[in-house]
Amino acid sequence: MMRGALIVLEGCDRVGKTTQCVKLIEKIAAENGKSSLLKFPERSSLTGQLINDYLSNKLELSDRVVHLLFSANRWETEAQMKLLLKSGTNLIVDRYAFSGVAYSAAKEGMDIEWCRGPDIGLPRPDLVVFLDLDPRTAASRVGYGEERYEHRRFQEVVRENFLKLKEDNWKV
Ligand code: 2DT
Ligand code: MG
Repeated sequence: MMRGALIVLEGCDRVGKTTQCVKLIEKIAAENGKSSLLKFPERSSLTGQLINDYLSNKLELSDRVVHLLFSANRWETEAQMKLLLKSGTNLIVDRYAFSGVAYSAAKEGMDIEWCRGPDIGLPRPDLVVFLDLDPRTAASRVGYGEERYEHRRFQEVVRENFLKLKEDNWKV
């Protein structure tokens, strides 16, 4: 049995990651491939509920605590991800540890190397597709500004951080 591919879509808010993930799933299905869609943060778990309250400004948490929660939220899914990949299912993942680092490190006093630590050891993607869009265009899209982090200046720093994380398995 061939191992499934781990494909991650990354990018700032409102660039179209979710739309492209769904298209990719449909494309794989049309070619009779098996695939599963994962999205981080996974808001339904216990950590996910805290993260959701934080993102919707119902809860205040320190920058380090929320960073570790986002990472824990991924580790909760690690065993399931490994099983799916092993069974030959392609995983399409809407945000992953790169978002974790790019967003947290955009905050005052948060070191990018410190931010990378908690996610070390998670399954490595075969491909990271970084959707790049002018932050001004993203800011004009429907719903922008509803959640924490959806501010233009912040998103510009996040974008710069993403580009610092680029490796040879990335396509921009
Ligand atoms: P969505 O809009 O995609 O639901 O993301 N975020 C995400 C982090 O700060 N750290 C992380 O590890 C992840 C996965 C990006 C909600 C927001 O959460 C941010 C936007
Ligand atoms: Mg969002």
